[in-house]
Amino acid sequence: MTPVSATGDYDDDNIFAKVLRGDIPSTKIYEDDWAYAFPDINPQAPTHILVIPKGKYRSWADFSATATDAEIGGFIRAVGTVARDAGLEEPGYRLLANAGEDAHQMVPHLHVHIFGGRPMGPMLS
Ligand code: D5M
Repeated sequence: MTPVSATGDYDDDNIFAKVLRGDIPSTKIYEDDWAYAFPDINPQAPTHILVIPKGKYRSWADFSATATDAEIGGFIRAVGTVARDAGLEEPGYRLLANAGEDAHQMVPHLHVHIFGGRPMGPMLS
């Protein structure tokens, strides 16, 4: 796979669209009207969870520009709830949302990574 653009039309066949439809199996960690959370298939930390919006957004770019306030609020609240429910608030966790090719976004459906369970070290490599 190669990194994808943060902008452009939404691809209904992307992996996370298939996860939302149940076409690809995933283990549900959390779900509400706005968001769905499941474990990352390639964990980079003892806890590595992906949270995705239910709406069709490629990345933070179109989500921040075109999602409704209710979608944005619901999604952000869901991310916090997932981290809290996972017991990560102390000693802490990291959130990451890759947007576009330079950020190495691989799946063209907005996703926030939640990393926890170990010290993360300084930001960015
Ligand atoms: O991260 C994309 C992430 O998506 C990467 O950490 C692997 C993960 N991934 C890919 N397919 C699956 C499935 N089917 N289940 C769970 N996790 C998956 P990015 O920020 O786009 O580089």
